[in-house]
Amino acid sequence: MDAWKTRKTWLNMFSRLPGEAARTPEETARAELNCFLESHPEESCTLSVREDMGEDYILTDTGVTGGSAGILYGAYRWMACRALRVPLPSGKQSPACALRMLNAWDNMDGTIERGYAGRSLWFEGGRFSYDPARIRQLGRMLASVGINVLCLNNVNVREPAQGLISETLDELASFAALLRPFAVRLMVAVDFAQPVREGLDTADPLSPEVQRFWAEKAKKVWEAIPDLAGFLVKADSEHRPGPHTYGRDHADGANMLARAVAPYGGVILWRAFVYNCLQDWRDQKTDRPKAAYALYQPMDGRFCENVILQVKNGPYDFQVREPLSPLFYGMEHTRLALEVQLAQEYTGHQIDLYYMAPMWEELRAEMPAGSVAAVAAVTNLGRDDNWTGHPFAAANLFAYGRFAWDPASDAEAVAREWAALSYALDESQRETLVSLLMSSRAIYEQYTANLGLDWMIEPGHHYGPNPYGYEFSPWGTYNRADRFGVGVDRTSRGTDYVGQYPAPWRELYEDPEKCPEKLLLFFHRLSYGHLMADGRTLIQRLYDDHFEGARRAEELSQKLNTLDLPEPDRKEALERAALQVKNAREWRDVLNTFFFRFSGVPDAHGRTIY
Ligand code: GCV
Repeated sequence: MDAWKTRKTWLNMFSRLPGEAARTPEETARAELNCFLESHPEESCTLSVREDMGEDYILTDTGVTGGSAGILYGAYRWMACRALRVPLPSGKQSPACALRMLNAWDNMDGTIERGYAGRSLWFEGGRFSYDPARIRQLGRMLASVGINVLCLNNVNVREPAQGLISETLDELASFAALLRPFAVRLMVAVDFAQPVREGLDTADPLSPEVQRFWAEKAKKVWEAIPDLAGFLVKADSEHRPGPHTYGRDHADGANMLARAVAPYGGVILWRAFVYNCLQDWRDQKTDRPKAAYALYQPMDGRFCENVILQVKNGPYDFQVREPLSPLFYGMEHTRLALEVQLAQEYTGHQIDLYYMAPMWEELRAEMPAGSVAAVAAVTNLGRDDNWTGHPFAAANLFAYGRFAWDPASDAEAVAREWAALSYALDESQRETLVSLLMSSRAIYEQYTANLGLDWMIEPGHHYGPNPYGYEFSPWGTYNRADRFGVGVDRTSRGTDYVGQYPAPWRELYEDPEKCPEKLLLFFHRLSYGHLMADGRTLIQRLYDDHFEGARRAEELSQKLNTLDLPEPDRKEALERAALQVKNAREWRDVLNTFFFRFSGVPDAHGRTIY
């Protein structure tokens, strides 16, 4: 038996893997429910499908009514609530947005860009290679939290992934069929230069032959996979080809593709992660966080209906602490997708504990109403037996589904639900686990990026401290620390990044006295003697946070040790906690030493700085 089959996931309330028989979400719902009722003979539940309800559902004590996909979402929710003996949600349940996507950065050679849970679940050796039972289990994991689209290949589309919409299209179609019973549709990341790969001498979006190429391509692709969700495109970013190569702009490029896929109901997810990655570090005028807004805001209103601009949550790149991207305030006439990263590229590689839902609560508080039409998350899944490397990283996937469905979700309640579904702990131990999850982001932030000072990481792999790592690099990610102070001045006196925000944010960020402390060094360049709100100097605060963050990481590991988790989860979690403690100490000592050497100011408490 494959080891993954015996691993705990939040699907523990079901007693077996779904069979191959189910062809539709309704059949899957019936199969899952029958299985559940066998082990819960005291319960009864009938399913009623109402096609007009689509993804919506209504639950009662003895029944689920829902649309063609809603019936499945409703069945999973009903079973979870009954298994946990918690009240059913009342009234009609509807998702906040229609596209709730997972973006895999899987390469066809089996590696995963920024993957920390093993190799790809579906690619190996340049082709599809998977265990169908495991893909069904993946489908039910996604459906159980309402995720309805999976983009299965890396946005950096490299050979032979271009073949997915060409010579290996039939294999893509077979893979799509495996997920269909779980109401999960596929999406493909495509290469803007695909026409050149297939013999044309240009990929210029205004060329009629290029337009014809994509129209014919879309026809073939949707003939093979009629419910394909669409194409995801990374263009003119980090050396990928795009419309700029041909002197065209991004509305030209995205709209050309949008027209090709429109007849089939397809969408174009066009990523807004575009900036100059060949910046001269001596250049203090160019400020990377300004790049996306500067490029896209003037195009607001020019994109076709079926284009969705996919915007990372912050203006940089999934850092521990960033303000909300200003594009969410400035694109009233463009549909936007919010992109977050479950893969812990900058947040501890699924070694350090980092539960993300508190961050999504913060995003919600800043997000203007109605600005998000879709959500996407870079997945944290891989072929590891436990799916996510750190067994608790599964909580991020679970919580993402919950927040995608209902952005008003409560991070702590979701953590509690995940913990209760995943582990049979007594209440006090469960609460310990919940508190570990809930404090994890703040702890990680404290030892790695306090006060909004991101990017002090090892270049390339992005784990562990290196304050000089990106300082003289072309990536536009500088801390500009010297003997006088630290940070980039992004106020109107500096790069005027704050100018991209409307009131009240602009005024808030402009003034160091009003700027949220967590973002202070994101927006301001300050001297080491700057007095913080609590009377401590900036330098003392930097020291204190690094000492405190490392201490709390140790405490976290000790508390984790008290949990009666099943094996091998306990062993895996403890091994990772030990590595986290080591990592946190390294951050403490490297950053404190770095700042001490510049400032010459000793720690007020006489602790060891090297
Ligand atoms: C897929 C960051 C990552 C890259 C990633 C890129 C993106 O820069 O380090 O690995 O590429 O974001 O989101 O496109």
